[in-house]
Amino acid sequence: MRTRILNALKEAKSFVSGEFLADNFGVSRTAVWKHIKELKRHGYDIESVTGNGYLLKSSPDVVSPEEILPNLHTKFIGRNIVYRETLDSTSTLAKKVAAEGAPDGTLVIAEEQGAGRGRLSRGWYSPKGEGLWFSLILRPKFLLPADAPKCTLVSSVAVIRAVKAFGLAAGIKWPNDILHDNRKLTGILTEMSAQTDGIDFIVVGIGINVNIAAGTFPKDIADIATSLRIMNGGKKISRAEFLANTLEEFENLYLTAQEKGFAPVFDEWRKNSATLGQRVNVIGVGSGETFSGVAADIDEDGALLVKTDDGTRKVLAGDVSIRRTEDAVSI
Ligand code: BT5
Repeated sequence: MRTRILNALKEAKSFVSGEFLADNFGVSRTAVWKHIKELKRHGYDIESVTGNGYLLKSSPDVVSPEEILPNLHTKFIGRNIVYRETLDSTSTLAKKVAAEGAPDGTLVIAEEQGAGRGRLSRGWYSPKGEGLWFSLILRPKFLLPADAPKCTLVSSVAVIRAVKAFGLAAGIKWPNDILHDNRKLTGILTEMSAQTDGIDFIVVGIGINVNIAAGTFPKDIADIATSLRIMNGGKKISRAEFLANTLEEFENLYLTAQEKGFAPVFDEWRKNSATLGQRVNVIGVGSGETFSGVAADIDEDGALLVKTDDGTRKVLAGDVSIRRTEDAVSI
């Protein structure tokens, strides 16, 4: 109801009477007034004038369902939203609600994360209101557990498409980074709950630095991170619109993969890759084994194929950290 009242105010762009809203939505005028009060509490600047009704003067920069849903044209991705102002990690909550039965396509999103997670227990900087920190719950019937890493590649292509739609450019570093100027714009963390016979659910966690201003990243990532705002010459970008774009592209690509297999998605991935053709150092995380070669291609599993002097080696996500040879570091 609150979303519908808000939408009516947004569409009107002028005063809307309480009586009109009450009649239109079949509730009492007191109920309308209570919803208005609640919207004001959430940061909507609404002027109330006796005799004229309500005027929406400005909306807060938030990624609540009220702001996301009017922008979103998907069939199932993001139709169910779990929204929190603050969370430790959207992926941690997503796994919990998925285990409790949250539907396919559920979006878990927060304004800020206190303990955002990267791969291998690394952290993810997620300041309040300055990025998109979200996780999607997927319940694919057509995938086997070994296919889960492919969802990371699907997500990368979706983000790249959204970046392009906003007139900007970025490349994909295998397996899970979106880069601009060799700095990280987006990180993706794919996790899965599976039985031997199939996937129970997949949680794809995506962190996109949207409106983080230049010079404000913490020291440890100041030289390796970027944001859409920085790429956009300092101008802010609407998080709700960027999210809607990304989710729509994700759904398109995911449905394509379901109908036609992953090949078309992988082709687009290749075209946007910042890794293919580069000399890379592959660093085995558990084993510590290191080798170098040229990143030649990805195969039908989404694994990276690295050409070395001894032949081609297949590299699976999760096992390794890869660095371009010139900025190679041991971990
Ligand atoms: C990733 O890990 O890149 C996956 C990050 C996924 C974050 C999302 S946010 C929503 C969802 N909920 C979560 O809790 N997580 C997901 P990895 O490849 O391990 O990279 C982590 C490294 O990136 C860190 O060790 C830092 O060096 C760097 N880093 C941390 N925060 C960053 C940021 N905001 N921008 C750019 N780089 C960052």
